[in-house]
Amino acid sequence: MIATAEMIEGHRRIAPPHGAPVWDVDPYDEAILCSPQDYYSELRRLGEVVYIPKYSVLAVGRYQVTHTVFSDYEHFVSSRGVGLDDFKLSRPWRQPSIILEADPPDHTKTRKVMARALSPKSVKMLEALFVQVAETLVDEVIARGTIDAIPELAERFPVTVFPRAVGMKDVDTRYLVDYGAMVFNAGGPDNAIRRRAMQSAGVIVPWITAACARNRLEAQGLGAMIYRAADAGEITVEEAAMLVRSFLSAGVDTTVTGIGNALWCFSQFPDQWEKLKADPGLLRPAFEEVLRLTSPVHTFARTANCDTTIAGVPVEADSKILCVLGAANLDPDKWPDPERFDIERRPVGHMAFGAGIHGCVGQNLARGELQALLGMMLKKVDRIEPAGQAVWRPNNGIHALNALPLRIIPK
Ligand code: OVV
Repeated sequence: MIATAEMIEGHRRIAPPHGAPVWDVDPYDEAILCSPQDYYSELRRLGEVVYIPKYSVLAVGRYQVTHTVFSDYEHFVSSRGVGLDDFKLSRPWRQPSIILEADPPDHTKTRKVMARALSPKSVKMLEALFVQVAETLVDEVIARGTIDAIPELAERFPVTVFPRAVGMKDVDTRYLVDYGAMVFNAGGPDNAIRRRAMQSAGVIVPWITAACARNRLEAQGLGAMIYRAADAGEITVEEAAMLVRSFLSAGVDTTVTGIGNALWCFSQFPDQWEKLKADPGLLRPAFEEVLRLTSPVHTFARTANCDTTIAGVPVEADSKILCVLGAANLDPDKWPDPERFDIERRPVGHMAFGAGIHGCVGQNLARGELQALLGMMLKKVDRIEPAGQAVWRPNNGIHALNALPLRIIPK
């Protein structure tokens, strides 16, 4: 590990760029992570690109510029890590992902294999499983009446359906959830949140690696589809194992958060639940609006690979740029009345799934899970009411709830 005066939080210290406002803020402060709206609006207000001395990084949060930087894979690369650590200068906490943390042409090959496994046709085949598990879970929570929706629905649904979809023989739901927390917290600084998430890395990382081996996967499933690409000579067997690891990295915490945040939205805005009950056809646009309003992945970084500019501001090579997706998704210049949850908004172009060549490859599956679970609740549940205080959970990469007490009132 390189640790010199020129380094800070795993990347090279940069000079404040000419023309960029300097903002003395800690974006990874626990209070901001739990309640980021004021941070988002101040970031957008200050300018197109802001310098944050605490971590010597740049940050973008206005919609247009965030979209531009995030899509420009030639100047702003992913292969040097999508968190604060610059993989060129400091050792990554795990072997880098060969899709998330890769650039073309390497990325092109792995992306193609993953996109096929996660195609709409492939997701369609999982629908029956999703609906069956949704029915069981929704019946259970109705019987209980009052629940904490985070463990009892938001976590339980993906940890039940996702390992089955992948075809995992070894399932430890705690390890799957905790690994997701590790992956997303790792993108932030070496703070208390990251250190806590990393505590169990010594046990969980080898467990995850082992669970991705071909002989630990069923012959049917998304995992097997990846290994068939190895049989066809598109990728190596080692690469197949790494892509299965990407399923486990990106597929659990994100969907847990999407579902939890959706339930939060409907409990906070009961008129929108009424509207959805009256027109279940709004389910898909409603989920997009949940994603826009709550941005489950709030921040991903990029690294400037050469001297370049952002909105006319000079950006030196090696700069880390925080792309604050949560801020872009609430930009009033893009979204009128952005804090309003409006399931009829149809927020085309929201950045919750990213944008460009790295845009979420699993988004069809994520939508399929939500469709099945919320669709089942629409059939069986009359009202979703708060039964206590919702509590957000600080995470360096994800904006998720820790607790969501709800009363589930059946039809
Ligand atoms: C989109 C995403 C998030 C986290 C991990 C990965 C991907 C991965 O490929 O490991």
